[in-house]
This record gives sequence, structure tokens and C-alpha cells, in this order.
Amino acid sequence: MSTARKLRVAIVGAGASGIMSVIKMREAGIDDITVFEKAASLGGTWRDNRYPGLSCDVPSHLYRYSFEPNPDWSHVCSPGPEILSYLKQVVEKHDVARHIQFSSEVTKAEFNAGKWTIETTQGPQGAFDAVLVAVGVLHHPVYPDIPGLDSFAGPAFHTSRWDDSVSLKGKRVGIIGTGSTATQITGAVIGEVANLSLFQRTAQWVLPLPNTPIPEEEKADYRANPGKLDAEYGRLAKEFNSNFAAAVVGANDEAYQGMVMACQSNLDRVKDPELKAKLTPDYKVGCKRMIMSDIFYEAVQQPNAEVVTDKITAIEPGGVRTADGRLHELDVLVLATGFDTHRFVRPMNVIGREGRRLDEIWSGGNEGYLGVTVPDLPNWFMIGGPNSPIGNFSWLMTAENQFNYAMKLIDKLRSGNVTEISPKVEAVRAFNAAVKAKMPDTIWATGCNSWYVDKNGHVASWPWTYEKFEADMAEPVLDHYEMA
Ligand code: NA7
Repeated sequence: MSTARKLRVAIVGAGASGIMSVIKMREAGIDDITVFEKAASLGGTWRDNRYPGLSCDVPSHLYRYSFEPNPDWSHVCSPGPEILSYLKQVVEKHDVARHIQFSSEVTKAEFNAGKWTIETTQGPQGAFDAVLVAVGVLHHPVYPDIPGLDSFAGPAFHTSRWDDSVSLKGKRVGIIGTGSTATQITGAVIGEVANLSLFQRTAQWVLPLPNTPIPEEEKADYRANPGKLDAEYGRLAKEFNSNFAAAVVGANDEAYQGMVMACQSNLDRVKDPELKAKLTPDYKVGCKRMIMSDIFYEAVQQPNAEVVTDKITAIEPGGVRTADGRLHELDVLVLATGFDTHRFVRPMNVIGREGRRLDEIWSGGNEGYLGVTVPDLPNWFMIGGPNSPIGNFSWLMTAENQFNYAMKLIDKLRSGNVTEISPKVEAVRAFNAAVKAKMPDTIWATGCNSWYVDKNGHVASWPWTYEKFEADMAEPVLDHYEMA
């Protein structure tokens, strides 16, 4: 590969994907990198989320960088603070922080004559040859549109804006939402609150994944035999990809039936028929992202827990009013209402070739090419862009694959012969048509609402297997790109 041109690269976001991108880009020989991070510290979703019970829903030995095995994970799915500290250790080890400009949110990115000019909340930042967007998808909190939300007299906050000054001990706590976040909090706090009202709009399937501590001897074994860590990564990747990931896209019915049975027998642990009926979903296992927990059902069967399924009509100073007229009196209100996963970089003002705005390009829905590139936005590479495998694989594994793909295109820019590279409109159309044609085979398209589905009803995940993703990421088809 020729490295005739020295590139200046901007990375947006210092979360797990941005950190990985700096390390791998430097390894590839590019050092002129600036990471623009909106917050005052790094870690993305693992910085934003600090709620009790937070852990990853992907096993830790898989949710790690391929190049940074960690023998010391404490649990099968380790707690959030441990993941944040892992990211910080990696940053330290690879001297990533010198590239990061904190408290510098990109407000505008405009493409002109082969360069992106960037402005952030700290002012103009100059021109860059390429932009790598690593903003993730779980970072725009959704606040419920419920009358009186601001009138609640006690503390009320979104789970990703946890108020550390508030103790839940002995309090009457309400949680709105029953996604992964709400169920983790429920399991963690049920033993300390006076009572917990869980406001459920839609029941969830819960896979009883035991989150046990990893014994000290096992960690010591990993430390002494690093090959075992790689073997464990490989084993989990294979298991995840050929079972779970294949099952959700309709490519492994046996694995899917296994998931169904596991969720059903977990639900059967709920003894009270009325409560069980409330907790029984009316859609297929896996349609919404599955909850991983072997303690949730136990928690909601405690005498101080109540699952409230009556529609919320208002929030009042004293608590939450439901359609049956009842006021659920509360001291603290937790909004576990999820994220707007379809906004990506917006509200950033992105202006591509010939003045075309991202808002305009995506006016009919978010469409890109292979989750990485976007037509009319040359030299713009996304980690986790539209139709990335957000519902199938470990995010870090996806991110590394997408980075490797993007880097091969960035190499074209380095060669000195190319200053602009973007996917051809026909290739993008064909990709999105194929996505739409395949999506009905997936479990996400079987009739439920979830954060994978956008406002037009399109599922935003990858509808194929891991093998196809890996093959598509292995080498860009240059014929699908226009280069100038
Ligand atoms: P999710 O999975 O999007 O869950 C949000 C929950 O909040 C879900 O139960 C929603 O019910 C509920 N919700 C949202 N708005 C309202 C209103 N207005 N009224 C009542 N209930 C509402 O977000 P999480 O934070 O739990 O998890 C996100 C991901 O983070 C997770 O999948 C892991 O990958 C990590 P609904 O089901 O829409 O009826």
C-alpha cells in the first residue's frame, strides 16, 4: 500500500469505537488524529450510564477488543464501572488521550474539495481528509411524553442521567419502562427500597443468563495461559454468531427454539397467575432485544414489588396516576425509557458534496452502505451506521470489522491517487433493497415495537448472518465506490 499522502483524520466520539479507531489507525501509520468528544471524559455509553445493577448484556470475554484480552473480568457479564475502567486502561496503555479534545461537540461538518471542515462547540477546527463517526447509538435519551412529567415533587431522572446524590434506600421508587435497563435496576435495588412500582407498557421476554462471578482460579489460569483467553473469545464468538445471531435472522431454527424454551421456562418461575399473565409478552421471543437476567422474575415476585400495567395518564407531584384512577405515591421516579437510536450524529449539521445535507439524504429514512458509508458524504466512515449488526453481535466485534473495512477505503485516500471516495448511488440502492427483501425473515420484523425499528417501521439492524457480515467487511468492492 502506498502512503504518499499524510492524512489528517477526525474521529467523532471517544467511546469504545472511537478509542479502538485511534489505536488501529495509529497502528496503520496515521498519527494526525483528533477525536472530538462532546463530554468531559471518555467511555461513551459506559460513562453516561451509572445506574445500579448496570452490566453489559454480552459476555465480557466477548465484549472486549480483540487485541486487548482481559483475564480479570469479574463476572460472566461484568458491571458497567468495570467496563469503563477497562476502556480507561486501554486508553492509558495505548496513549490515546493525547488525541482527544474533550467538551468539544461537533456542531457542523462540511465537505468541500476533498476536505471536511469541522466546527465544534469550541469553535472552528480546520480541515480533515476523512471523518470517522464513532458516536454509537445509545446516547440520545428518550423522555416520555406524559402530562405533568416536570411536576413530580421528588427526584426524577433518566437512567442515563443518574443522580448519584439520591439514595433509594427505604424509598418508594417508580420505574417507567421494562427494557434491559429497568430490569437490571429492579434486580439491583429490590432489596433496599421500601417498595418498587414497575410501570410496564409492554412485557418482555427474559432469557435466564446467569451472571455469576468468575472464580479467582479461572482468572489466574487466564493470566498464566493467555492462549486460553483467545480460545474463550473464539468459543463465545462462535457460539454467539452461529447460535444466537443466526437464530434471530432465521438461519438456525434449532437455536431459536432453544431460546424460546429457555424464556418460557424462565417465565414459568412466576407463580402468581395474575402476575404471570402481566409478564407474558404477546410477540415472539427475540422480536424486541431480549433481556438477559436470572434474577428479574425473582425480584418482581418480592412483596415490595408491583408490576403496574394500567396506562399512565399523568405524573403529579405525589406520584404516577394510572388510567384506573389510582395514584401510585412515589419518592423517586426513574425514567428507564430508552434511547432514540435512529438519530446517529444528528443534530450535527452535516453538509456533503454539492451542499447535500444529511437530513435531506436521510429524509426518507437512514440509508447507508454496509453500515459504514453514505452516498454524497465522501470520506465519511461510520462505525455502527444504518443497518449495522446492532441486534446480532458484540458491538466491539462489529466495530472492529467496520473499522478494518473503512481503513481499506482510507488507504485509497492515502495512496495519493484519490481524494474523494463515496459509495455509488446504485450500490447503495441495491444494498438497501436487499436489506428490505431479507428483513421479513428476521425475528425483529414479526410485529413488535423496539429500538431496532425506526419511525417508518424499518428495522435498522443487519438481516444476515455473521458469516455474511464478515465476508462483506473483508474487502470493499471498489466497483461499488466512486473515486475522484
Ligand atoms: P429500551 O429497551 O428501549 O426500553 C425502554 C422501555 O421504556 C420499554 O419498556 C418501553 O416500553 C418503555 N417506554 C418508553 N417510553 C414509554 C412511555 N412513554 N410510557 C411507558 N413506557 C415507555 O431501553 P433500555 O434503556 O432498557 O435498553 C436499551 C439497550 O441498552 C438495551 O437493549 C441494551 O442493549 C443496552 P415499550 O416496550 O416501548 O412499550
